Amino acid sequence: MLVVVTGATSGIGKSTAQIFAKNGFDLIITGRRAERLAELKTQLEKNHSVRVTTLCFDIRKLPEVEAAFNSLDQKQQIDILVNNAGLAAGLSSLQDGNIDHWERMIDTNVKGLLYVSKIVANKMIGNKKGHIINIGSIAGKEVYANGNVYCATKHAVDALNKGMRIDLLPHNIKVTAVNPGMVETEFSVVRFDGDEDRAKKVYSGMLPLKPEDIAETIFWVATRPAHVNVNDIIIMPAVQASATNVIRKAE
Ligand code: NDP
Ligand code: 8X3
Repeated sequence: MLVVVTGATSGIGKSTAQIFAKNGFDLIITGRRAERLAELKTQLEKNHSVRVTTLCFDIRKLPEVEAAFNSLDQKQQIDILVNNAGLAAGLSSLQDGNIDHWERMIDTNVKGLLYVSKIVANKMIGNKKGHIINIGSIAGKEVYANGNVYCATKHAVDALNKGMRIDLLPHNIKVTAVNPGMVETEFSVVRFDGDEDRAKKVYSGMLPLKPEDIAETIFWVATRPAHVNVNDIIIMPAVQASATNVIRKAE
């Protein structure tokens, strides 16, 4: 079995690659940071009997995405695609929004996911089977103050998840969304342009999910029996009830 994980250089994607490798799945891991991809490939191939292929590309750039997938052995069958690469940039009201942030989020979370999905879905159609697992967010289920464009991109992922499931149904391709609440990864550091102190405050006084918690969920949905599809999961820390309802201890 061969699994593609986009955004495997960090956080949820890295943990997802690790759990699939631990269970004997071959992998194609993607991201922009070539050194991290090479390091993860070495680590996974050393510790598990799996083959790992790295594809280094910026998911926002269609020619790079196409060239990366064209470089693969075209006879290789892709069984599972985990559409994980994504980001939030900034946390501002719409009126104060940074247009570069908006474009980064829309180009990565929506257009990038579409570029990869079209290529891989067509390969899966040829193989008459497959499973696409989209990483959405609680931000795709509700909207919170200053989350405007990030929430819009994850609402788009929610809609695409449902649309793909319908379009790919005749081709024996399962489609699932896993929608996390707060997970401590590089997400908030990226959101706040590298401001680690501000990122830390997001999780102060509460126990967030770990990337492994989401990876285990992704692995579980990917390993249900052939006749079972999990359509949609929302998973949050026990101390979180919605995007903004979080119990925190005073520090
Ligand atoms: P991280 O920042 O730790 O990881 C993000 C991954 O996405 C990295 O591997 C990064 O790789 C990749 N990525 C980002 N931009 C691009 C790009 N332009 N081209 C290629 N790859 C890219 O964050 P998380 O692990 O937390 O995020 C993973 C997913 O989970 C995202 O879709 C996020 O929206 C979602 N999510 C996260 C939550 C959280 O609280 N952490 C909650 C809900 C959803 P590189 O930089 O090497 O390109
Ligand atoms: C990440 C979770 O609440 O920061 O998708 O939007 S949140």
